[in-house]
Amino acid sequence: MTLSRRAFLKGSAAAIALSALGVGGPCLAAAGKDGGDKADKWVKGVCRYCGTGCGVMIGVRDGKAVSIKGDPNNHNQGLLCLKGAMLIPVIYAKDRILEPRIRKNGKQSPLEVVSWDEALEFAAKRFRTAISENGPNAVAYYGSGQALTEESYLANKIWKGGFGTNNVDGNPRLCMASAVGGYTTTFGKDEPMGTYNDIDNATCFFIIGSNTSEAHPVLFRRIARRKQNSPDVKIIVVDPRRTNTSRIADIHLTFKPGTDLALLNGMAHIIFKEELDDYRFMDKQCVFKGVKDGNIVDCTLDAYKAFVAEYTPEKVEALTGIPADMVVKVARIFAESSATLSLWCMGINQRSKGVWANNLIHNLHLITGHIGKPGASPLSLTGQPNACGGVRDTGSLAHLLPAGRVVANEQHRNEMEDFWKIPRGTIQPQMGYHTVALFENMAKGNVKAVFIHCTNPAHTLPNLNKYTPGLEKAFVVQTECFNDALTIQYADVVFPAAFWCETDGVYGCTERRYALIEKAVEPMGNTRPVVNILMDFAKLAGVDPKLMPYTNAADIWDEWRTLSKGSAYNFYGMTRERLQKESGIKWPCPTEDHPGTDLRYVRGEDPLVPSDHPDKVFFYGSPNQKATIWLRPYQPPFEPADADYPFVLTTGRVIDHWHTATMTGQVPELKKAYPSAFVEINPKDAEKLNIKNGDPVVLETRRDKMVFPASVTDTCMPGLVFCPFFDKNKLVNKLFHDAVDDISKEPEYKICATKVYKQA
Ligand code: MGD
Ligand code: MGD
Ligand code: SF4
Repeated sequence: MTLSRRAFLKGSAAAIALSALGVGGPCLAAAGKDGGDKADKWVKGVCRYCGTGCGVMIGVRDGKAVSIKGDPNNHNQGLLCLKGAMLIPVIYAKDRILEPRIRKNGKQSPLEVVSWDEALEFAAKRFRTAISENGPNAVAYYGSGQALTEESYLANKIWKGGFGTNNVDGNPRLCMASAVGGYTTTFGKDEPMGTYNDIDNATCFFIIGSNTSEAHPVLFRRIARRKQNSPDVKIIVVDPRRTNTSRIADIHLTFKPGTDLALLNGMAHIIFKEELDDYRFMDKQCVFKGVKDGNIVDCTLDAYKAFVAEYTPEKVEALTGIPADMVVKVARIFAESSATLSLWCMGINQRSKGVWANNLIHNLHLITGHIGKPGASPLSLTGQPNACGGVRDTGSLAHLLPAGRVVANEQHRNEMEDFWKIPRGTIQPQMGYHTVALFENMAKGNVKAVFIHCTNPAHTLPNLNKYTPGLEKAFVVQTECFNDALTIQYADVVFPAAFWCETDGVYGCTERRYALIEKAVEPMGNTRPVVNILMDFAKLAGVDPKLMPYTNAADIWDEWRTLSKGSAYNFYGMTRERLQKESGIKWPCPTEDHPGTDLRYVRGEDPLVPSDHPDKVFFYGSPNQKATIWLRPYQPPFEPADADYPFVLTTGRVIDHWHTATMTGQVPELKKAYPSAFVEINPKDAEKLNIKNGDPVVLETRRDKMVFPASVTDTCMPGLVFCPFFDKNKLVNKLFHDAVDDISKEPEYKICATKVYKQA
């Protein structure tokens, strides 16, 4: 792959399109430009990185991957962003881990290369001992929204059905848990009703807490193209930072971080006040609920109207800093457009009231009827490439079971026990440890052994000084591909995993689209597909082999596909053969001849809505078959700025790095773009603090302090500073608190109070 970042930026047709809009950030390649002539076959797959889920074609020559291009038949229509276009060198990076390694004499001893047999037995023995001495809850699995669906489904079955513990969680807890909580509490079941096709039909975009241009670049390009083709389309961006995303906005609302709840309730108030609501839709499709004295109580439309009436534009202005007239204006645009599409991501989810914020976005769609129509939808953008398909849908979290079931429900447990052919009563009725509780209990000695797969918690957990002791104390088994991952420092066993297109499996992205990554090349060195590692390990650790009657990942897929039959997640029609032929299919897809579903919950579109149902929209996911409009009051963030710590620190992504940069850091072109972390600070604040570009700046929070070079820019409003979290030499997560949303248990990575000063 010879494409340079510079050439890519220069040649990209989309970059040109975007620059016409004044947007320089994302850069995209048209299909087939990069070395396609070198390949003698092309293998279909999905990009390894973000939840956009772009289809790729991997060019192979003499058994080696040599090139990559966008799949013209997938939703991305042949486009890729720079990270995706530079995936090939990641496979062949010098930093790849190619042999199993163990620490024979505890954490202080070095990792030594051993045979697979020795590594597997070493790991399994510690799990056997932990379980026999302390019971099944002494072991845990910590997984990833980047793992293949077959891996997550299998691990969930091994731990919950085999070991008999619900200690199964993963990084989607840090990411999408609040979106899951939002969809589930409002609609009864997880996952959105809309798809990317809505982008081409929306006449108003309400983008809140999403830096789409850097985090979902190919989708951003689609939004920008919609705006370019139809200039009347309105784009509202709600983000306290002036990101590239906000540069295509008609209205960009900057505001006090963590105050969105007030804005969203205030918009609802204006919608009722000005009679912009859709009464008939609400009357037929919705119920109203609130919480009183800790109990959920039924409410009425009138009670809801009275509740939001307290959020006058003036009150919203006082809480958020958004001018009152702008609150009125965005409410009108949202309600009066012919089709409003909301898009959100971590600015909403990573919040101590993340589920509530999700509920309030859904409320706006329900009260205006902007739902279930082309272009009108609340579409949560998922972050990781397989958080939806692999973890949310397979129920691989501590409180869930596959296909929308929950561990707390006896009937759901029994259904899974029967399907897995294990005795009734095997699956525990209590949820396991969610992420931060898991690492806390590792530190306390309650969880003795953990299997970590495809995630790097030593870098990405919040309040790291509090949670790394868990990794020091527990026996840590880790699957990894790259030596650069910090968690390896704590691992007792490292299983070298086959990477991405070295094995096959399914990814499921934001829009309920499942697509197959086909095996393009043999695994490097002594690496193995993780489904094989999991099965070999589990059998040695004492799990009944009958639970794993598979010869390959396709067998696991077939079991999972069969399990989905009859559920609200029905994708039984997606055979492996179909996924090989087609570039992704969106569920529900109950039969092999079903084309997949664009508009979920809509009669005539969604095969799970009876064709003779009296209403066009039917929310069949919840027991009462209605959507819930929630009364959720404004609550401030957990740790707002105060007199002692007067700035707000927020964290997030940059376009060229993926999370902890273990992969993007292998590509010199990407690394050069962002070699290390920095702190963005507004010029007015910089002037007051006598800080110039590049000066060493101390961020001091209640947990720790750290020095970053200053990037003086108006991206941040005064009073706000931003740090990316990709740099393992500047672990900004040490500065963060670990407050979590009380429903979703997702940490509030977006807001903490900090002091800011120039290093003496
Ligand atoms: P972030 O940078 O985390 O990205 O995608 P995004 O959520 O779009 O933060 C989004 C925005 O939230 C920021 O611009 C921030 O200013 C804003 N924000 C902060 N506080 C608030 C607030 O109080 N209210 C509102 N409304 N906004 C606020 C994340 C997504 O990206 C995820 S989850 C993953 S897992 C993927 N990771 C990833 C990556 O690591 N690198 C790249 N390049 N792309 C990625 N895509 C995915
Ligand atoms: P990654 O770098 O994606 O970060 O956090 P992590 O999941 O911890 O870790 C993936 C790991 O898997 C890497 O070590 C990589 O080398 C390894 N890997 C890559 N490919 C493979 C493979 O094929 N097999 C195996 N076995 N391993 C592989 C992400 C997490 O970070 C997320 S999702 C969110 S949304 C949070 N966001 C966030 C934030 O916004 N701000 C701050 N400050 N912290 C955050 N932490 C969270
Ligand atoms: Fe990959 Fe996301 Fe870029 Fe698409 S937008 S190429 S999925 S990183």
